[in-house]
Amino acid sequence: MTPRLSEATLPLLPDWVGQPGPRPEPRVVHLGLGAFHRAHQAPVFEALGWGVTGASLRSPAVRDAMVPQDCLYSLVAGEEVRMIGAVREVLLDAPDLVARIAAPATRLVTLTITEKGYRPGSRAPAILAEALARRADGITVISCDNLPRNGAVLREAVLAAAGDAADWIAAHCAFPQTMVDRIVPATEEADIAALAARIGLEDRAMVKTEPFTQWVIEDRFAPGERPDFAAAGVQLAADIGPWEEAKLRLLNGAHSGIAWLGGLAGIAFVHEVMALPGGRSFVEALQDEAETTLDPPAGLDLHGYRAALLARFANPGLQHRTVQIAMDGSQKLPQRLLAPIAVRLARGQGIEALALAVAGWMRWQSGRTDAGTAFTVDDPLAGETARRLAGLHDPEAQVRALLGIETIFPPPLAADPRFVGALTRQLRRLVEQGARAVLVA
Ligand code: CS2
Repeated sequence: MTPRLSEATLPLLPDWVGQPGPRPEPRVVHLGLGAFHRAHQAPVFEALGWGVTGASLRSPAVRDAMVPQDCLYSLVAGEEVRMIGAVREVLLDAPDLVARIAAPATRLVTLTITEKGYRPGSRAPAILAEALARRADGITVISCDNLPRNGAVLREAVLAAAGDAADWIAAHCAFPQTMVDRIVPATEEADIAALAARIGLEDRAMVKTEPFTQWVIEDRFAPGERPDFAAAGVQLAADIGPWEEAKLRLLNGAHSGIAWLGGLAGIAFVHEVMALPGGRSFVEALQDEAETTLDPPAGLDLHGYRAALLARFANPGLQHRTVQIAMDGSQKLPQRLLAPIAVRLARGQGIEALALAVAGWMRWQSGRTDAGTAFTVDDPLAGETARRLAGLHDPEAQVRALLGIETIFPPPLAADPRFVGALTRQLRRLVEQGARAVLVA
């Protein structure tokens, strides 16, 4: 039997595998210890010598994967494999998490709780409010989710949950905005088996990712000790907005379009969509439309950025599943696709490629691929979209039914006949021809 990765088995690793650094004491508390944190922020904290306490309140799966291996795991990026030792413990209970955030040794809190983690009444902001209120000094809290104004959104949610402590938190804690970027496909059993064959150890907490990684943080921290982020390649900037918009619209917007159209066509992986002529030209057309809505930050060459994105999407080594990206579409549409659509309509510009992506989301709500295979729509609003679509067969009626969801579609946009017209055209095309015909064309 293959031995399990742990402190004790590290000496068994082949020489070409990177060993972890000295195991640092936790100074960061991270909420949402999923693959994205393990592949993106944790390697930065490893480089900086800042240990991480990770919290996973929704399921014990991460704890069960990590704790038996002393919280060590492999970061598999392209051909390179290295061990990360920054994560020191995994918490499952809210009271433990509150106590850890409140502890004086904690100097930083980071979060990856996905877009839906910021919906009104969500748990993470309430936990943060309770914990920050117990602190003797202020602290910095960094939202690392793909939301516009993520820091400000989190701050507002925490203050709303904080009651009497809101003024103190507002005055002493900082919630900088960030842009995070690294493509991290979900780990599958086959990845664990393939890694075991390469390194001779079983690692149930491994993450696979691409060589590329980027983290831009707004330079606004609470007083006191902070990590030397710049030393680990993190960019600090005065204004994150333009970075975030460029990433959300060119990367994530294209990703979502690839996911829904590819998923409907029965195509498993992002790189397979990119290998189809129509798939690639759809992505390019969508980016052409999105690009004109941006105000690129100084230092971002959009031409090079877009070329790099196409190459990243086309990477066959990543095996990034379209269904993974397709999930939670109701939480992703506004910032990724509706925002650039609104800008273009206001300028009288066309929106066909962006509308095709939104129509892909609409078609996805039917829970059936082109071939009629049923799947579960994984989305907090899946019940609502199913109710609204029940009994409707005509694309125009379906478009109107879904446009009535005001938490997704701002009413002025939903009422714009150019928007309704483009969506209806594109949804009809998907219904009549199938997504595969669009991607192959
Ligand atoms: C993807 C992102 O699943 C999704 O919605 O678009 O997770 C994407 O891979 C990352 O934002 C890349 O940085």
